[in-house]
Formats: sequence, C-alpha cells, structure tokens
Amino acid sequence: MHRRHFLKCGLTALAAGSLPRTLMAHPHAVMDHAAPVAATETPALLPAGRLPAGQALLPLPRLRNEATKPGTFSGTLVAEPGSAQLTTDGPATACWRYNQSLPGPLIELEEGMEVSLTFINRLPEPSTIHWHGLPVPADQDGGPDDPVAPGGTRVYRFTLPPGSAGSYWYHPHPHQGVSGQIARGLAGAIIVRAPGDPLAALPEQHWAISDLRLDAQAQIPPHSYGDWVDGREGENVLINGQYRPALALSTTHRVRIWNMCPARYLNLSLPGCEFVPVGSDGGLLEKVLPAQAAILLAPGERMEVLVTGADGHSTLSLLPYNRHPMMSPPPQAALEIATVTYQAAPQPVSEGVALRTIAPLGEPGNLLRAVMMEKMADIMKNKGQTPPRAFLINGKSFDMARVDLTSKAGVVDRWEIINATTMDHPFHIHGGQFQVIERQYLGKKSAPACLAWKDTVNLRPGEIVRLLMRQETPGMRMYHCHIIEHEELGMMGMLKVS
Ligand SMILES: [Cu+2]
Repeated sequence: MHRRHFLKCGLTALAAGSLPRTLMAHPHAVMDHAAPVAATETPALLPAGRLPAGQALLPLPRLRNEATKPGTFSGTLVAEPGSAQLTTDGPATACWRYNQSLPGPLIELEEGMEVSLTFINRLPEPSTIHWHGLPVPADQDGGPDDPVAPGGTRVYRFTLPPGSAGSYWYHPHPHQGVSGQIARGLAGAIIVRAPGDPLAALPEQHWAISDLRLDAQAQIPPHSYGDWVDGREGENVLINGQYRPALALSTTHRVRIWNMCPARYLNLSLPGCEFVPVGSDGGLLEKVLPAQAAILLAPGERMEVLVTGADGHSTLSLLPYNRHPMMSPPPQAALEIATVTYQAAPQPVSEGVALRTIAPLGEPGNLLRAVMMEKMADIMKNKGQTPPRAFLINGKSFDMARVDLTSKAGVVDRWEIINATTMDHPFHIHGGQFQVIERQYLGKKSAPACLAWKDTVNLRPGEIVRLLMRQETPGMRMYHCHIIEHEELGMMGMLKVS
C-alpha cells in the first residue's frame, strides 16, 4: 500500500516531467544521511483475521484520581515498554504503553479542576506528554522543547478554565522519535466535563480509534520510507484497543470519537444510520447540525455525535478517502472496523437546537500566515534508507532554535493557513482552541455551519483556511501538521507569545 502511494507520488512527478522512470523502479537506490530518522522496507505483514474480532466493546480504563481534595485531580502516567497479547495464537506484541494500557487510560476531568499529572518516563529515549487541545500554560504542555529524559519524572500542572469542556487527548511530543512512540502505542483520551451540560443525561460511548501495523510475527515494525512520506497507516484499526469489536447502541448515545491515528483519515459510515454532529474538538457546537451519512475525522481531530437510525445490525466502516486527490488512485474498498447493533430511540435534540453559547473571538489584532509546503523533488530523489526533511512551513524545516511567528497573550490572532502541497494535511496549533471562520477551496469561499471550537483542521491540496485564535498565556507554542511523520520531518513551526 505504501509503495503504491509512493509510486503515485512518482507518477505525479513524472507528469511534471521531473523524474526518470528508473528511480521509480529502484526506490532505495539513493541515500540521504542528512535527516536523523531511518527507514526500512515494509516487512511481510500479519495476515488478516489473526486478531480476535467480535468481542463486546469495553469502556476505556480510567486513570485513578489520587487526590482527595474536591476540585482537584492528581494522576500518574507511566510510559514503559511491555508486551500485549493481541493475536489469538501468535507471539505477544512488544509495545510501549501508558500504565500498561493500549490506548492509555482515559483521564476524566471537570472544568475548574486543579490538575496535577505525574509523568514517569521508563522508555529508553526522551519523551514528553502533550495535552492536545487543552488550554494549559506553554511550560506545562509537553512540547518538544521540554523533554523528559529516560528514567526521568515530570509533574505537569494546570487549572481548567470555564468553557473548556470537550474531548481531548494526550500523546508524546519529543523533538525526535514522536512517530515511533505513537506507532508503538502511546496515546490516550481526555474528557473534560462541564456543569450544565445539556447532553449530560445521555449515556456515552467512547470510540478511541487508533491503528497499528503488525508484521508477520505480530511485532510493530520500524517505519518504511513510504511511512515517512505518507504517514503510517497501520492495517489494524482499533477501537478502544480492540479489533473489530461489537458495539451496542441500545438507545441514543452521545458518542465521542477520537482519531488517534498518526496518518489515517477516518471517513466513518454506518449504513442504515446517520450521525448527528453535536460536538467538535473543543466541546459542544453552538447548535445541533443536520444528520450526515458519513463523518470525516483527520488525524488528531475529535467529534461528538448522536447516532440515529432504524433497529438493526450494521457495520461501522471507513469509506475510502483520497488524501492524495491529484493522484487518481484505484478505488479502495471500505474497511470494516466494528459491528453495531442498534435500537431506534427518539432523538433528544433536534437539528438547530442551541447547545451552548460561543462568543465570536472578534476583530484580530495580529496576522499570522503559515504555508505548508513539500519538496517533492527531494522526496523522489532521496528514496533511500533515510527520508529527507521535505515537509516545510513557510519554506523552512522545523528548527527549535528559531522563532517563526510572534503573538501577544490576550490578542486575537488571525491565521491564514495555506496548503501548497499535493496532499491533505491536518494543521494543529498548541495552546487551546480556535474558531475557523472561512475556507477557500477551488476558488470558492465557505463559512462553517456554526461556531465551534477546534484545535486541528484539515486542509486539502490548494485549500486556504482562515481562523481566529487567542493565546491566553505567554510562552513558546508549536503549530504543525498532525500527520506525525510530516511533523517529525520538519512541518512544524514555533510561535513565540509574549
Ligand atoms: Cu502533513
């Protein structure tokens, strides 16, 4: 699959008249030792059907609150190598986990809470924990500029402000090695709850979706060159760590969905049912949106939906999504990731009903521009063991010693983000939530259906997204592509907030 993607890149370059066909036939002929990451061939993979399927979906384990004082949360996350019995009859899979859980334990918090999370790094390399989307101070956000050494311990502290309820997640964010750490299993979900939540009475179901590549020995292989260029899409898609589980929606549930995959786009479809969007990355939408037959979550994104439909059985599937739209790939089949039994129930909220008040961020006081770029010639030229740092923002590869953009705490930034590459990229900004105000694609401008808080937004090739964001505290913030491999290969920048 990755080779095919890779060859598709080659065809694009060929179409541009820039690439000899012999390079396509011998993609590992050229070496590049400039980048600090290595790549290998994709090994023989675990045959389909070796992971046990059809087991009832289990809730995510919850991180224990060690605090006794009301309004406080104190928890411990230990990242360490271990092994998990994933196949029915094969060897155990060596993996890296938080608290020996795949994915890591769910952290359930409340608005206003004083949070203290102790991270113990028992990995053989530096790591951090980034609280993806949460409004935490820059020095508590586990950025690549703040590594925790192997054997080290770090306590992250923050207080959750009013209005911060939503579905977030946590994952490593070291300067190098982040893609390997996530590919081995390090990620977990966070929920922040609010008083007065209008949907609080609904039962919840949590779909923390991740993917995992397993070789023929059920081990997680190193990244191939195609993984680096395209981002790794593990063949085994897991919900709450389970392969093709059986889901039961016996009444209307509030379903929270996380895309924790490094690169896989989740184009979710449940034939016979529809999804009613009620929440985005940063919590409830302004109002209930019209039901949709399919919903798309780019890597890093979250959604809250109600599921509506007639009684019956169905299959939760990932419809094909072409994130290299200029390359006309052959059609791919939908990928079934769960079975679902569903019982019809009255919808507790109808389309257009207000869910919360979201105040527009208002007039910007600062303009920021980020152009995502790729050096396709380098990608094609350097098809060796080591991938090139060919993914850029504003013409530059990430450099932690360089400030790329500046802002001021309390001032509204207007970001203009431009995807000048040939593939989709999900753009993520650290520090909190933003409001998308406009998209521009194929010459047409459009506004979102309602106000919503987001921290990750997908851009198709040639698309421009304009958004507003207010950084509340000073410090250094990152912005980057959330295809983890692209971030690691340079598609990241630093925003200095003073
Ligand atoms: Cu990207």
